[in-house]
Amino acid sequence: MSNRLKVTPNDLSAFWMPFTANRQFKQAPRMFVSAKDMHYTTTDGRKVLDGTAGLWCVNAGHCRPKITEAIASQAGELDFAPTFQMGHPIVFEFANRLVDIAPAGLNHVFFTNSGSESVDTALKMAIAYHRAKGDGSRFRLIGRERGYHGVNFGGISVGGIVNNRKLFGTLLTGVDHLPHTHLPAKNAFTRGQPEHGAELADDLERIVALHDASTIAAVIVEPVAGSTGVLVPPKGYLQKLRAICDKHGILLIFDEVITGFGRLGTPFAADYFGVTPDIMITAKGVTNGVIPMGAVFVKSAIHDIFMNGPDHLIEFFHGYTYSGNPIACAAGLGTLDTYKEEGLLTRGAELAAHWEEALHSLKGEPHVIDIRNIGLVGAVELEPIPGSPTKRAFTAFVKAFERGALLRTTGDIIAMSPPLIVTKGQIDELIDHVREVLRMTA
Ligand code: PXG
Ligand code: PLP
Repeated sequence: MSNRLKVTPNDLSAFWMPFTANRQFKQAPRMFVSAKDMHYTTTDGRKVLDGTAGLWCVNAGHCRPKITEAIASQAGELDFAPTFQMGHPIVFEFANRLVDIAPAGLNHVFFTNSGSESVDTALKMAIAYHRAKGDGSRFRLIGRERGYHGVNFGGISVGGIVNNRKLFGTLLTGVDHLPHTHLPAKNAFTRGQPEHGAELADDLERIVALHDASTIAAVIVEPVAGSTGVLVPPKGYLQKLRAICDKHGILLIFDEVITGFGRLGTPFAADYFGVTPDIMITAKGVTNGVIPMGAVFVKSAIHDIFMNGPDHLIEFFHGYTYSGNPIACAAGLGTLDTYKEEGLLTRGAELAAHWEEALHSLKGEPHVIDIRNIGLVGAVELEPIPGSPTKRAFTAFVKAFERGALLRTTGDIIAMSPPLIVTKGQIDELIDHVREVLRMTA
């Protein structure tokens, strides 16, 4: 028997909502009470097509039986067990299953509870790795303008979204940033990877010349920048970053929180681009978003450096109470089973051409100044209303929700990333909603 509230509670004040215009929301709340496969249901009983896989995480669609059953049975069998100096079988099994699908060489997994925690874990690992190797002068971390690496202090330090940084005082020192790769004057309306901009990776050589390679621990980038509005890497860009990092002994970290688990039509973006990072950050799709979890994948050469001291000593002073929580692992195993049975980690590749065609059919609609796509992710950038940035896209988001489609907006960019079970018909439906709201708000 479900005792969920199916109506909107009268008092919405206690919950301080994350990344939300709280006062505006609470005047006219938008609430979901249930979900199945590609759809949410609202408090007033309307079905809403999920154009964003929740928050880029529900890659297998909603309330999938393998996942819900795995969670229920695990909760009744072993609810919590420590992973500090103790273990339980399912966490080892899950780590093995993840390594099986990861890009070759990424053979070890460190569990966290979110993308933000995965980011901070990866940054700490990178610095500690150099130190364990006897290279303790390598402490600098290089991020990128417009990068999103979650909201913890490490992540906002290497991140490049000004609103997420400017209020929070002194961030990590020893951080520098590569330029972002958004070149609308040259690349607008590109389908897939842009032609122009690979040379922006050469800026890493400038940064190396400034700080000296001997002080730099790692470079962290999203292979496709998601949160900032879907910036697809120019052809050759990631390969160049990899080569420059290799030349200077700098670790390359890919933040695959959004791109991981099938979003581009390959298991990971590393597979799509043929570039393997030294550390790969994931979260979201690792459990289909259903239970909070993150997983940081590490090359053996990095992991093994830590395994050098006396056997009885802790090798890495880091971990979370819920690292490898049994219920999260069960959800993850149910997720991997679902991905495998339905071929979801590569299904995006079958749909990508249809997705691209549908998305680019919006060219010429009111206020559309750019369209970007790769795999099953896409963005439509709108001309801002003069003096009221973000308002045009936000209005489109609200209108689409009222019509029955969930979009996501960042600035004046509409981003879409449907669950990987989406049908071609549902892609057309989603894009038609966008077309209609753009015409309504013209
Ligand atoms: N790295 C990347 C690349 C992300 O996209 C995080 C880290 C942080 O993950 P957690 O689990 O701590 O939120 C993310 C998360 C959006 C949006 O629509 C994007 C994210 C989260 C919520 C909304 O822009 N990305
Ligand atoms: N704060 C206090 C007082 C704690 O005791 C702990 C963990 O034991 C934490 C924070 C960290 O919590 P978590 O391990 O869930 O990140």
